[in-house]
Amino acid sequence: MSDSARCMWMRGGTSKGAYFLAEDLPSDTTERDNFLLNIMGSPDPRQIDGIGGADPLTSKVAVVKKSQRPGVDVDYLFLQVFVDQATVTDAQNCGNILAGVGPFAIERGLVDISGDQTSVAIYMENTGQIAIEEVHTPNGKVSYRGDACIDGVPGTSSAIPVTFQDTAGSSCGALLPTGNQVDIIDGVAVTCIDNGMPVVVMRAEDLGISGTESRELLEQNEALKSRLESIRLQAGPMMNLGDVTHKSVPKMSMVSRATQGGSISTRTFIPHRCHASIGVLGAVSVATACILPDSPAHALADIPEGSTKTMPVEHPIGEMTVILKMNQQGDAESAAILRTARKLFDGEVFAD
Ligand code: NQM
Repeated sequence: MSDSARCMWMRGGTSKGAYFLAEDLPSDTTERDNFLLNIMGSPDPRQIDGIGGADPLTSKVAVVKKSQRPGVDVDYLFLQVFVDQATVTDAQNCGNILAGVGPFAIERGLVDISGDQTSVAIYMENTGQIAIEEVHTPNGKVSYRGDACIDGVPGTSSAIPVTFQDTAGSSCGALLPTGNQVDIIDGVAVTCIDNGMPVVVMRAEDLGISGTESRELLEQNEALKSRLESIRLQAGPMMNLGDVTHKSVPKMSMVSRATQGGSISTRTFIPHRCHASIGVLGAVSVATACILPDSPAHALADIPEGSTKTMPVEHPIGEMTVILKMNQQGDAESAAILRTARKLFDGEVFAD
């Protein structure tokens, strides 16, 4: 195993992770994954012997390299390092860790600064799609300071607007991989959807909760967790994801009416821990489900008129606003969200 690697530790949106240049990691996948498990301290629920934060949201990795694709600056591979299993998976993307990829690419010299704002086009290798980020770069360097605020992160930072295009069917091959807006699994009406992240969307009340519970309370609800896992294991093959026993997708989002003036309220399992807020692409998929007339989410959602729909998706600690642009057929064509990121540490990380 490699002894050490150059690594930047960053907050990306409401997650935290280790950012590497691809050239700084072993090229052999098994060797790379063993190295990542070792430095994160997995498998161990406390990740005490590593830099992971004992939570799936803080046990994440971005691998970045200069892109050979026309019109694209960098390629980004997301890896989820499981906390209590010896598993590293590329089976999902992550829009929160993505927020740090633009600044990281500039800091490592992969992208030239082009003024006070630098646009970075990022190819997301996990799903084969492109995201565009605007990074604040005054005085010839990345500035993380600013007045943008996102729920789930104290204080303010510089805004990083992120736009996604053509995210439908990112991992499942189709926006609605089962071919239906609604399916019934274990007697529960679900929308199996993938607009950037595979998500099973259900009504909270159908799972016996109100949808206003805290993350902590939901994580103690063993009966709820086993119902969700049963639905998830059946939804996986229906969504073209195969056996999902050891995968971190699909995510399980229970929706209810918004209580803070947003479009919809969510409680999301990712898939075994409850998300402290909601994932970026997870929120895009939920917002997209709300627009489908037969989805169980539709009747609960407050959907704005017009072809540009600004939809605050509420979650346990606030909301994430998704801006969906619709085409003439009434399908979501692009999505935009606002994130922030912060460089926390740059140096060398050691394996034992
Ligand atoms: O859905 C957590 C996160 C995520 C994923 C997860 C994410 C996304 O909040 O784009 O950001 O759902 O595993 O980092």
